[in-house]
Amino acid sequence: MLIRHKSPLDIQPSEITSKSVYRDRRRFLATAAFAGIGATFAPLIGPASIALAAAGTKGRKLEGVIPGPFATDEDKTPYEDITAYNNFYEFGTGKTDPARKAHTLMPMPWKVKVDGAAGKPGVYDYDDLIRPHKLEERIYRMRCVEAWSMVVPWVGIPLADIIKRLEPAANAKFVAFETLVDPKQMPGQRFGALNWPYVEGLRMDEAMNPLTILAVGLYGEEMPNQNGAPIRLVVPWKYGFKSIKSIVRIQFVEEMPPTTWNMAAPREYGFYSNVNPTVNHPRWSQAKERRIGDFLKRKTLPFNGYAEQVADLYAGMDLSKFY
Ligand SMILES: Nc1nc2c(c(=O)[nH]1)N[C@H]1C(S)=C(S)[C@@H](COP(=O)(O)O)O[C@H]1N2
Ligand SMILES: [Mo]
Repeated sequence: MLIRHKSPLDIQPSEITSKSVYRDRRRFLATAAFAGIGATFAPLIGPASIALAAAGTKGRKLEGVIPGPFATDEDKTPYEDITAYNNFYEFGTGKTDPARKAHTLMPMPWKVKVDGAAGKPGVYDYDDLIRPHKLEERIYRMRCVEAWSMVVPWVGIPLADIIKRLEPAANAKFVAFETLVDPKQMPGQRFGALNWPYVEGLRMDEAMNPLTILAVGLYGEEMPNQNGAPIRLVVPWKYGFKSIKSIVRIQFVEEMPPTTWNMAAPREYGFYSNVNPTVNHPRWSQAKERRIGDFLKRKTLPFNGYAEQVADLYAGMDLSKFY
C-alpha cells in the first residue's frame, strides 16, 4: 500500500480545521501499521502532516462554492465517517463495501438522460447539466431508515433550478430518478440484493422544495464514489434511501413512479418515507437515532427537523398511512 507524500507547505488551514484531525490520525496509524511503517515514528509527526498523509486519497476541491440558505450548526460528521460508513448496494450490502469497492466507478465522463414530459428532453453531459448553476454548500442532517444519522456538508444545486431549465409539462406530477446499471463498474449488481437499476421518485412539489438538491460533492470537494459520484439526490427530511446515488436518468411522469425499497418490501417502505418518529418500522422503532460518532441515542425529529420547511407539503395527509 502506498502513502502519498505531499509537501507540508501545500496544506490549507481549512484542511486541518474542517475535518477531524483525531480521526485522520487514527486512520493514519492504521495505514502506517498496515504498510509496515514502524508505529514508533507516528508520534514524531505533527497532527498537520498526519492529516495530510490521510488526505492523500481525497477528491478535488470544487471551485466557487457559496454558502446555501440551509445549514445546521450541529457538529459536522467527520469526512472519514461520511465516506467510510455507507449504503450503496451496487457495491455490496455491507457498510464498508462502498468505500472499499467503489473505486471501479468512473464518474467522468457522465451523462444524464432527461425524458418523459419535459420541454427540454435529451442526453445531458454532466457539464451541461451542472455548470450553468452556482454550487452551494448545504449542511444537512441525514437520517437513515436504519436509525443512524450524520451531518453532511453537501455541495449541490437546488433541484428546482435544474427542473425549471428542463421545462416539465403541466401533466408532470412526479420526477423519477435512476442509478447507473453497469456490473463492470458496480460489482454488486452481479447479485440480486435489489432489482437494478435502483430507482427513486419525488412528487413534483417535493422535488421543487428549496431543501431538495442535486449534490455533486461534500466538504468542498468532488463527490466521493461511495457517496454517489458524480450526481446524487439529497432530500434531508426523508429517510436516506430516497437520496438516490449516481443518477443517470431524470424522468418527468404523470403517475407515482415505482421505488426500489417499496418494491423490495412494500410493507416496510412507502413512497413518501418522511422521517417520522411516531411511525415505527415494522421491525424497529424510529423514535430515536444514533448520530455516527455519538455514544448515546438522540430523539428523532418529525421531518428530521425540517418540519418548518416541508410540513405544509403533507397537510391533510394521514402520514401513518402514507409512510
Ligand atoms: N443507487 C443507490 N442509492 C442509494 C442507496 C443504494 O443502495 N443505491 N442507498 C441509500 C441509503 S439506504 C442511504 S442511507 C443513503 C446513504 O448515503 P451516504 O452513503 O452518502 O451516506 O444512500 C441512499 N442512496
Ligand atoms: Mo438508509
